[in-house]
Amino acid sequence: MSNRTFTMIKPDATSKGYTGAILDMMIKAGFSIKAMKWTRLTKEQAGAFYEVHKERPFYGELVEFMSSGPIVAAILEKENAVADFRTLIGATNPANADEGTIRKKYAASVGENAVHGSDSDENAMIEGNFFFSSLERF
Ligand code: 3AN
Repeated sequence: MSNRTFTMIKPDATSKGYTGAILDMMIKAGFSIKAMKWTRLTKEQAGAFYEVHKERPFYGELVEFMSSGPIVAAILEKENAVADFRTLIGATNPANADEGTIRKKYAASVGENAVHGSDSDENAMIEGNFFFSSLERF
């Protein structure tokens, strides 16, 4: 079990001004920031990041959305990081997300759902490496 996960605050949430409140929820839940950047994905980069979903019907929409505005990408650390962070963000569809979760508070829909959280230790490593060099994590 690794103690790191990877997150993005997605374009819907950054454009609505939720970045600070969402980061605050992460920090208050015990996650510490090991790397962070404010950036914007090109369509090609968004397509590559979500390559695993290529065959899913929503892939095109997802790539459009994720390249539509700025995001915050970050590597977070906490004991049991991947599972605890998935609990903190809540279900993919905010309609099914528990009270007190980030998606319940800030997500608009299943497509525009405010935050990403890695679903495994292996993907946390791959996704963190997609955004950050070894000189950018502390
Ligand atoms: P999660 O982000 O909770 O791990 P995944 O891995 O099933 O969910 O989906 C990846 C991303 O694809 C979601 N965060 C969401 O933005 C988008 N997505 C998932 N399901 C749908 C859907 N039915 N329609 C549109 N977008 C979707």
